[in-house]
Amino acid sequence: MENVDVARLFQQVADLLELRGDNPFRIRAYRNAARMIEAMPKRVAEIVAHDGKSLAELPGIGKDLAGKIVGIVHSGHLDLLDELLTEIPKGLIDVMAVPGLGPKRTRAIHDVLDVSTLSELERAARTGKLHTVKGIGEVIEKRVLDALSHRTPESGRILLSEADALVAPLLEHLRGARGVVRLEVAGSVRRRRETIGDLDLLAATEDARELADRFVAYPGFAKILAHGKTRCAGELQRGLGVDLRIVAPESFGAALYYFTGAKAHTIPVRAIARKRKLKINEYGVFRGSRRIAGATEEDVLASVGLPYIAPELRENRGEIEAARAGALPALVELADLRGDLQMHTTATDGRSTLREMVAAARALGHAYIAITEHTQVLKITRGLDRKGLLAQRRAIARLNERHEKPVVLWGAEVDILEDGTLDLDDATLAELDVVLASVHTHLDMPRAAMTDRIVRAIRHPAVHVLAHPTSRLIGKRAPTAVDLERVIAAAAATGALLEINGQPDRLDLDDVYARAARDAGVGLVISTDAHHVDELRYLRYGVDVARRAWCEPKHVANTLPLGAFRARLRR
Ligand code: DGT
Ligand code: CA
Ligand code: CA
Ligand code: ZN
Repeated sequence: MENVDVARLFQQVADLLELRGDNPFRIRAYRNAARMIEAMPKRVAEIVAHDGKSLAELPGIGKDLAGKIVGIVHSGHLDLLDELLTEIPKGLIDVMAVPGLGPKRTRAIHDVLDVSTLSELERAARTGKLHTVKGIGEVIEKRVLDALSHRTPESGRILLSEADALVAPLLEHLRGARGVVRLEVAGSVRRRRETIGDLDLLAATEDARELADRFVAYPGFAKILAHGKTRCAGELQRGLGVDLRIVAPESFGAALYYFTGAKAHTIPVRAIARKRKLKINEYGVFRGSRRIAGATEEDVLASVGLPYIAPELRENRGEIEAARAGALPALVELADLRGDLQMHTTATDGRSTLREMVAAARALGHAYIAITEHTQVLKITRGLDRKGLLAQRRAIARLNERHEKPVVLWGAEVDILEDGTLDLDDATLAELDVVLASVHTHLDMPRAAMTDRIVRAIRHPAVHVLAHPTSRLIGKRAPTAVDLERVIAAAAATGALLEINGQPDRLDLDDVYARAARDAGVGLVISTDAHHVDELRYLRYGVDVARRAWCEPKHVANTLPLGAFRARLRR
């Protein structure tokens, strides 16, 4: 731990405190301390090693900051920072990181334009609203637009939801070309992987030239890399590659199958074909030079004696064997879900009211929803205590008196404290309709301690669901060290349910562990964790994970009608 590292942690804390509008004196204390430590000739690590107490005598460092410095030197990080990072909406933190913004401007943009995600920021900048905010101006608006258009995650992969958002207008554009017979997205998007490396489009058309010309004319491309009658390629402004293959209609199924992949799946299937003296490639299935199949994927698979295999299963995780044995799962679909089990409202850190959430859930056809606010320990979310929860219970009861769908369940997302106890008294816990438990603080605990903490929580008789079991944020925060095998065993023993959180950057459990839970007989629920009515559609991303985890409706508790669901909660 060098002084600059300690200083950087303090600066980050100051930024986040400023973002949430904390006490200016407290913010200044962190900034001053950061500056002082950075400029200090002596290493704070050394002072801590020799005589930690003398830290508090340094100018601008009181007892409190001295204690934090000792903690940083010993553990390498700062709990307060971790807590702020979990508590403050991640969208806002992303916005704050955009060059030219920073905490003060981000707060102003949030307060004036209600911007709290990068896409909302982008919209505000594109529509020229951003520069109307006091302290922004046109120069900064332009810088923000430039910065956003070059955004590429470090990994070079983007979230599935971002890929969906980018591909939809492109498909719309391509459908405008004359003669298009089929147009599909293949590759990892079609398999619904959680992150996407590039987009693979496939078309069959009567006029390849027209389609190719239309492709390269798409205004979203920053670069065109190929422009031919069978293959075109371009790069979207965020640096995301797009491949378009154009094939004849009689090859469309074979090409779709080939370019959907995964390679690990198609290679063994082609080996099966070879044993039958057949050859499968992207143009069709051939016996010698004679094409025997290729127009549809069903024909291609049938030619090697296999039934249709859903794209989400094509990862070589046992699906070929299951297909041969006639034992493929009948995968859960979005339409099978009858309810959404996690959402937040303006009573805490949500951005839509209870009424708005209920109306939006009604429009989606949900039979039931659970309102699950955070509890008091999460201060920045304005988490509720017993009193706040009881007030919400009354508001929910008034809505339910109208006997309209959806039935609203009174829930809470209770924080699992460091020792595995819950951030709410047992009496309130026992009264709630739905109790989710989840970890938001002290995310860096070692494996055994973190696992004990979570297992203790799900053994609590009032806990129905373990929400976002690893607390990961894809591309931003690693999963906690929790041993999910042990958690799954504990859930199997107690009847607790595990959540598949549908927030596109959570997807937690992921496909691999959701499958392990399913195989262990543990019930799953799919929830959106929506903080705004627009996020209720994230159920789809949870369903994608469940399908990749081989789940059928019977594996997902919120496919049950309300009565059966409530009985399932009571174990
Ligand atoms: P990504 O883009 O990294 O998210 O993942 P994919 O699966 O979309 O991979 P990508 O874009 O490299 O290729 C799209 C599909 O094309 C892939 O899933 C299978 C097929 N493919 C690509 N290269 C090969 C290859 O060398 N052999 C075979 N059999 N298939 C390939
Ligand atoms: Ca791809
Ligand atoms: Ca590709
Ligand atoms: Zn949460």
